[in-house]
Amino acid sequence: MAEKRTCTVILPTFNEEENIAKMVSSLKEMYPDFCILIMDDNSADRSKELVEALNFRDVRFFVRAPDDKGLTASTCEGITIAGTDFFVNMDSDFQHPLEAVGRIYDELNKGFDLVVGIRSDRKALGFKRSAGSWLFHALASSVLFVHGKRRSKDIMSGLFGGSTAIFSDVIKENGNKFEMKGFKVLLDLMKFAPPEIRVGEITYEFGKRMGGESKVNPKIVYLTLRQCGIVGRFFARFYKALFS
Ligand SMILES: Nc1nc2c(ncn2[C@@H]2O[C@H](COP(=O)(O)OP(=O)(O)OP(=O)(O)O)[C@@H](O)[C@H]2O)c(=O)[nH]1
Ligand SMILES: [Mg+2]
Repeated sequence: MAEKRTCTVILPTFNEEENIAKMVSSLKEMYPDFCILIMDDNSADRSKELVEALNFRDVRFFVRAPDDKGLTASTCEGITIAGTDFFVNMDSDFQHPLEAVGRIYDELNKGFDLVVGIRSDRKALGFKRSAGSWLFHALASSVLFVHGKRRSKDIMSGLFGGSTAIFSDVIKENGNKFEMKGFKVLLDLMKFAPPEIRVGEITYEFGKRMGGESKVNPKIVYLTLRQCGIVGRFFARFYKALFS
């Protein structure tokens, strides 16, 4: 029988005390063999004590360097320290369904190097964010096409899993070109991944944040535009002028 491949669920968090302990205990109940790695950017709330009080095996609450705050930076550091065969990255506010983690793991076991969670229903985003997300996707897709890289139907997704070895190398060699304070880590990983990687997908329904507050702000929109090639950087300059 083939050996079971190990997996770490990476949870980037910032001030998620209303969600994080529930996320961790629900994930542990569903996936007792998986490791959980919380990449916390010095939350000012009770996130750390609530998770530590659970006292689960293979759950690590990692407090990041204060001068390196950023969602993309947190996921990247999580991938490089995960130490398992696979990783799955997801938000800590229940917008990504927990059952999707197991489906991503199953696809990775079939031999895909990257498995992207595709949002099949974006109602939770509302009209404005949905339209914005579509526009960003079109720009990002054209950037990947021009660079001869693999694409996906949802390049802006925050739910994805991959081979830890492949993506640790991508980050080690190209992390200095990533938009580390941005939110769209998948786009940077795909931009710099080897062109021959095998990309799989699963679909899921994107939910509403369960508790706490969104961390999205105009700066994140600006940083996402900057990730989208020459056209994106052109619009980013106008966007910055409008919002600063
Ligand atoms: N480590 C770390 N995590 C962050 C940071 N900003 C946001 N996060 C986490 O990243 C995930 C996504 O952030 P959200 O604010 O939910 O962004 P979103 O899902 O695009 O926006 P909403 O739909 O409004 O919730 C959540 O788990 C946050 O706690 C950050 O600077 N550092
Ligand atoms: Mg969210």
